[in-house]
Amino acid sequence: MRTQVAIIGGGPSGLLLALLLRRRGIDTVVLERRTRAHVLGRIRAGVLERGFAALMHEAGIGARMEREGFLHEGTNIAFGDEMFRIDFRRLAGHGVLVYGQTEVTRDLYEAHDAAGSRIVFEVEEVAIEGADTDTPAVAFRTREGVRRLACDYVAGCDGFHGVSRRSIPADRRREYEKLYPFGWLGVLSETPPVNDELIYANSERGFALCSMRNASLSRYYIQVPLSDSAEAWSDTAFWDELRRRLPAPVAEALVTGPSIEKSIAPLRSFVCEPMRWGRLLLCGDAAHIVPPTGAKGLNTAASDVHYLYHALVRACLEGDEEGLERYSERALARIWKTERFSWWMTMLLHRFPDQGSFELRMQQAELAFLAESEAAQKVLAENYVGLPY
Ligand code: FAS
Ligand code: PHB
Repeated sequence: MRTQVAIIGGGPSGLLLALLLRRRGIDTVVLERRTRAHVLGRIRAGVLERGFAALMHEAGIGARMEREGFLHEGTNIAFGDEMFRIDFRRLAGHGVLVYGQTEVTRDLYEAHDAAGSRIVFEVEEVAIEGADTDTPAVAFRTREGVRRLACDYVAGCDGFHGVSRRSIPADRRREYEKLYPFGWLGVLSETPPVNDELIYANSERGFALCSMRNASLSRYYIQVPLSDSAEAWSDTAFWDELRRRLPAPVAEALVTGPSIEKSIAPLRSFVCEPMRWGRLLLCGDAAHIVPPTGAKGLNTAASDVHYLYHALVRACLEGDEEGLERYSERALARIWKTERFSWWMTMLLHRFPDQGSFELRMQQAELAFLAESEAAQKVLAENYVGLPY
């Protein structure tokens, strides 16, 4: 087998990059470890920055997102019984789109079906060969046996647990990591959202988030200890705890129902530098992870795709590798800003097991200042709606 760009990973990063490249006549093959149904069964991100939406349109798959997505021009921050709104439109000039990652991935797969893309599912034993040569390749096993995909470039879009990052020699990688002492227990329920915009809550019992996927599908999260398991939480226990963490009027308005998905996600901040090793380019969660508090995970994968797409077009169509040489530096410049914002939102809104009385007062003072300062709210709004690419 041969292609111009071998893409490891059939999640949003790999699928969006492949679709954009194909529209410019660049041949790709996507190698995905799981089945399509498994990938589509994941419940993950819910908020798209304007830059991501623009990429979806550039890839020719923005119509359903515009039709079914919800434009949110603000968000709400609650602490104790207080709640205030951050006006994205007034402070940052535009809002965000609420449209689930599951739907993004569905749109991507359907577009690849229509384009006749080459996507190989259930691949095993993926190994990158010769990344630091001019003739890289990707070996992998399918039911039919061991295959070898010769290529010009390899895009490592295989997420945090993939093989790509580990294919950069350990002595050439610098990794930065912060693990948080809690996770998010998330519930999806076929209930009307408690509010028409998101609510991020810092309560004395811990963090809570009220989100949604559409007018009849709600997504809620509560901070839980890492020792917890989703199975240990009954629906009733979850709803009762969520109510305790919300301002009284919101708790009273909450419509509960059976959970159709319940899972715990650990929180971590992680960055791998560099994002290039010869002809291997890392993209998305393969290179970085953020705690979901700032809704930046999927959106930072999108800005990587934007930079890598333009760099690969120049390299494949014009033989000019300047974009690839600058890719890691350009992507990391924005990644570190989204890492900072996601870390800041997490430190502001969660209760930490070892939090002393002074740290608690600092957190409360920051929330009180945010509630009253237009300048502070403008900083949050600019970061939340998405920094420029
Ligand atoms: P992905 O991990 O989505 O995709 C990588 C793909 O590569 C997967 O399909 C995997 O099966 C495949 N793969 C792995 N190893 C392979 C191999 N060796 N060979 C071939 N294929 C391989 N972000 C937000 O903005 N908001 C959220 O609320 C949010 N919640 C999240 C909850 C969870 C539990 C997780 C894990 C992440 C969450 N994220 C959230 C972040 C998430 O949305 C990611 O940023 C997004 O999926 C990144 O997309 P990819 O880079 O494509 O990585
Ligand atoms: C979600 O809807 O899943 C969601 C929204 C905003 C976040 C995290 C998750 O910050």
